[in-house]
Amino acid sequence: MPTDLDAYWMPFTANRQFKKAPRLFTRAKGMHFWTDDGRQVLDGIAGLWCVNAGHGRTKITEAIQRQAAEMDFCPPFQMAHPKAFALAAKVAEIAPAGLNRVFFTNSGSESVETALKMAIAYHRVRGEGQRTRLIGRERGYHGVNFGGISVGGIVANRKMFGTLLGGVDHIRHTHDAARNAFSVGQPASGAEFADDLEKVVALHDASTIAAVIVEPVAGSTGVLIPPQGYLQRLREICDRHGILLIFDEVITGFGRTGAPFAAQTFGVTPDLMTLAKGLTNGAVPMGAVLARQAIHDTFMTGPEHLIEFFHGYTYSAHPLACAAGLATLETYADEGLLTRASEMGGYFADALHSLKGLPNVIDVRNIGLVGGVELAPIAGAPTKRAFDIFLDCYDKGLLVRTTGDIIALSPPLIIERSHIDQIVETLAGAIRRAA
Ligand code: PXG
Ligand code: PLP
Repeated sequence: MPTDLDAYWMPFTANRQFKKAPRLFTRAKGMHFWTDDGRQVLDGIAGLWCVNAGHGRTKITEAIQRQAAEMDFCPPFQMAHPKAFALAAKVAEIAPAGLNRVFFTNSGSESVETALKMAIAYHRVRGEGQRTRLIGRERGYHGVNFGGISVGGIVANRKMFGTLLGGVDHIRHTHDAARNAFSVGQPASGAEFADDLEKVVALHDASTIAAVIVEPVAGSTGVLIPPQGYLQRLREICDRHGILLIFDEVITGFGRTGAPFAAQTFGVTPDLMTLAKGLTNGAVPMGAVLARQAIHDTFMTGPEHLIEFFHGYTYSAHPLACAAGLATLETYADEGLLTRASEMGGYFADALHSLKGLPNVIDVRNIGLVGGVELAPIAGAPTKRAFDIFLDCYDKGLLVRTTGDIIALSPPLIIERSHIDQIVETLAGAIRRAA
């Protein structure tokens, strides 16, 4: 245990509570973490929705070690290294058809800022510079930078930070407990929530709107599964009005929903896609934006010595991240992990939905290997019931994630049935004790 806990200001953490009773991990392998006092904890959330191939994968670790020794850094502006091209090509290979141009960032938040800027700049390069509005959705999470919180729909992430970006509007979220509670997989009702986009178009006129950004499955705000037909309808409305559709697949990317990307699971292809997390199995920070080739090509005009897109990060396509990404994609391919959630999803769904009927469980939602269990809040103390369950599970050797009074699960895709059993048994016990 470190002796001085004061200097580290922890992100998205109840700092004072944490520092009174710190929870420290010092080792991780496969499906597990180990605490500083040697306890084994089953990882029910793939780290933070990112360690899709499980922890400590030798191929990935060794690729990072080799790269660090060979070349630590390469400037990404006006220079490059071979692994950046190799990784971009590999990502394009598994992406939905047409999304074959890859811009690297270092996080999901940076991917979102990049995609929003790309959308606005794209319209401008095409001679429609008045298309600047960005449309997000209630309960959307798109990282924590100014663009992302502006299109995002989480009040706590927005209200402290001033006026945010101008020219942003939101459509409603798709969660409809009254009609869809305890849906297995995609809820049957709610495709019409997409028609909100028509209302926004009617209000602002399509000629002012650059893009709409949504998570195909909203992760951070509690695993909100898109109703059947909803994403298709959003796509149609975007097409009708020349609006770019951005899928934020930072969580859903790399196998979480049963196909490499949620776009494939749901059969809807966006114009831009944001990625991060599973791209390197969480081992080195990295994100990416995938663009339709036509969007990329629109920028490739004018004198060839000029920069086409004034955007990039010091650590874009970092050599260690590219090495980790290549080894990660090989691991996913070798072990069939990008479709494993479709094989395990049925067992996972049955296990999770067995929690229906326990005290205070008001909804269970799932798709692929992601699930949400929603609890009735304690009167006057919202979030406390779920947080107590989180602490109880941790005590009993299971790591889950909470958001509001929702427990989220997104285990590594290498999960076996016995782990699913352990997750659900531990969670059930904690839910009963929290009643
Ligand atoms: N978009 C989506 C859809 C995300 O889920 C980001 C963007 C931002 O990525 P970075 O790498 O900048 O964190 C995310 C990240 C949670 C939780 O509440 C979820 C995320 C991050 C931290 C916590 O479980 N998702
Ligand atoms: N701030 C200053 C003063 C910088 O010089 C730079 C990059 O050169 C940045 C911020 C942006 O850093 P990054 O490229 O790592 O996002």
